[in-house]
Amino acid sequence: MALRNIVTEGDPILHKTSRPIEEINDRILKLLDDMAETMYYENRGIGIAAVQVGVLRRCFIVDIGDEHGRIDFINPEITLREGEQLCTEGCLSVPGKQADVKRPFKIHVKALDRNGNPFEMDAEELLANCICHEYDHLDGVLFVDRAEPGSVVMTNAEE
Ligand code: GNR
Ligand code: NI
Repeated sequence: MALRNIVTEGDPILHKTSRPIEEINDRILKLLDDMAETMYYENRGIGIAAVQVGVLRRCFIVDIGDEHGRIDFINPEITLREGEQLCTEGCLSVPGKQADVKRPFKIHVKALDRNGNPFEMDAEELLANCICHEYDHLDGVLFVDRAEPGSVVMTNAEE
């Protein structure tokens, strides 16, 4: 495994659409493991998408620290969105900023796992929040693009 550089706001790649993964080969598995290492290292993020390490492929990882642990999503589709929650979000690619974003309270998501097996799950609250945030990355959308007007705040000064 290896740490990868996190792409930050201002790099146009973050606004591009990621392409589906056609074959889960060793390169993709290494990508996922490197993403996980980078996520856990970089201030313990709770999710990371491939585009954040500069790879325009439709996969992400989440780990909100609950009983699921790390979950890898390949070619995910959110098939149901229910209710609403107001979430305070940050992003590894937007260091030093926080904002409020309206998200569905509950979602249903389908994806492939790292063995290529399809799985589906319901998610609520923080897990739904995190999956929606990562899913947006696959379509080139950052949380600041969806922020409630006036809610963007600077946190600590980071360079
Ligand atoms: O670490 C992260 N924290 C976070 C907090 C609230 C909502 C979403 C997130 S995801 C973010 C890591 C990240 O940038 N993933 O793309
Ligand atoms: Ni993010």
